[in-house]
Amino acid sequence: MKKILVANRGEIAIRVMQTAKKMGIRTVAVFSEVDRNAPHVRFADEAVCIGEAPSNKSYLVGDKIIQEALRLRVDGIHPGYGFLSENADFAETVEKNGLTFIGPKSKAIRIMGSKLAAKEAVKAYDIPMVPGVDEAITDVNEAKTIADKIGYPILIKASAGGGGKGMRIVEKKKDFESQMKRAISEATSAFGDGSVFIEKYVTSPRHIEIQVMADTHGNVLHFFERECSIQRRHQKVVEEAPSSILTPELREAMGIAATKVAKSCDYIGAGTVEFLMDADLNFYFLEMNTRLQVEHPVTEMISGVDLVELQINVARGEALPFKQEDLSIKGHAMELRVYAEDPLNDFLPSVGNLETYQLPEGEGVRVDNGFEEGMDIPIYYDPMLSKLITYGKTREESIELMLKAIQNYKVKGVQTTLPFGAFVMEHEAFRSGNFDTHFVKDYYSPEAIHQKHTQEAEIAALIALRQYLKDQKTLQLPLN
Ligand code: MV4
Repeated sequence: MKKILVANRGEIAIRVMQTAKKMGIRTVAVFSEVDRNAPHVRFADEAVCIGEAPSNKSYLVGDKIIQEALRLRVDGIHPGYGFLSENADFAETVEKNGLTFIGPKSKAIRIMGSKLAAKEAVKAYDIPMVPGVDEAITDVNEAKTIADKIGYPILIKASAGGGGKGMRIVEKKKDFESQMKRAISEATSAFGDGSVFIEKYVTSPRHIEIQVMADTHGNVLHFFERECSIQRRHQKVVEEAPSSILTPELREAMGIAATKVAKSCDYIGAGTVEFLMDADLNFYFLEMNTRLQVEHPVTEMISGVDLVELQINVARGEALPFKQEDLSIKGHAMELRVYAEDPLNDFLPSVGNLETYQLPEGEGVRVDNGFEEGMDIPIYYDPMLSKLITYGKTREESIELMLKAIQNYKVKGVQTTLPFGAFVMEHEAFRSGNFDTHFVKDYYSPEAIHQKHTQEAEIAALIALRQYLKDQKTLQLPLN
């Protein structure tokens, strides 16, 4: 593989190209009209415009991207995350054109893209699953009978859903029928597939996921877990590795379960197996994401591997260069997603010009960034500016490093989630490790940040006053 095209933008396009460059591979960036001067375009060896600003006219137009890849004689296409990364038809068309898709085969993407197909695939592998059904249910009365057996609360999920889309909680039997009808009609209009199924609703779970990597020689490894429970409306905000609640035994059991999930669909490349964990530390397979994930850096920090390098090597047919026993966790990594959103105003996108934009740096600080000072933030795409990652010997150290890095991250012109990150890092529930997926909903309100600002202003005023009084005394001395 001598030349790869990165079918993405922003920080992940740069992240992928960094590793390609390190490996001596030439890089091609694609860009929309509004991204002409974006950092990812300048970072690449070559760049090509693929259309107008809206994603469906550029970054989502697979055929156009493949056409440019062929014209520029690239060997492989890396999809990053989002956009075309989990589009099975795209992966298939890339391969049909004699190019390498740096990711799994379309078959694995298709299976894991359907929650029910995924359940079917893992059936023979003895993976712990939430009590529920593994087939689409259409008959309301039959569904109600099953729900009674499982016990309330029940969660109705759309097979084609994911990331929380198409889910409905049913607390009581009397609401079941109406909720099921709603779920079906929502799934039909959102995904063109009205298949739904039901599960026991795990009320206060943690979201823990396992990074896996499989090669074409039958080797599947796991790279431990990421704790992703700090999320807001299914959008992750803080991720860390390792999780503060896993024991070595649980970690191994989850790692083995995750590699089995990968085997169940003949997985190749980097993937993530999501689990729910209840308060009694029981874990349940939820779904598999068939891409490199946003939060992959925390895994890289604690395991010392470059996941993109492994992806590329696996895509060109190489065997994974180590065994499971060779892998171990060293230190603790924390990641904050820095979004151009206003945490004081319901996290509304805060687009505008980055009048000031200075990144923190130093030992134990990594910033995977896609922006620079003076740039306008386009309204067309996800408003994530960067990922701020810290790495220390212990969890406490990574938290302290994060708080310092947040202070040293200077942004003017737009509001960001940096103050929200500081709120999380300072919160007692987060620091003690005693939290679940409801953390943000349970503890966060804009007042928490307002209060902190007010307190800081008060302290600043007191310091100023003390200095003033001291100065007055000194000035008066010669007179007395
Ligand atoms: C669940 C659940 C509780 N019980 N399934 C949300 C996204 C999708 N991946 C599955 N999700 C959930 N499935 C059962 N049976 C709770 C969630 C859930 C969740 C999961 C992970 C991270 C954040 C979440 C936030 C709300 C709900």
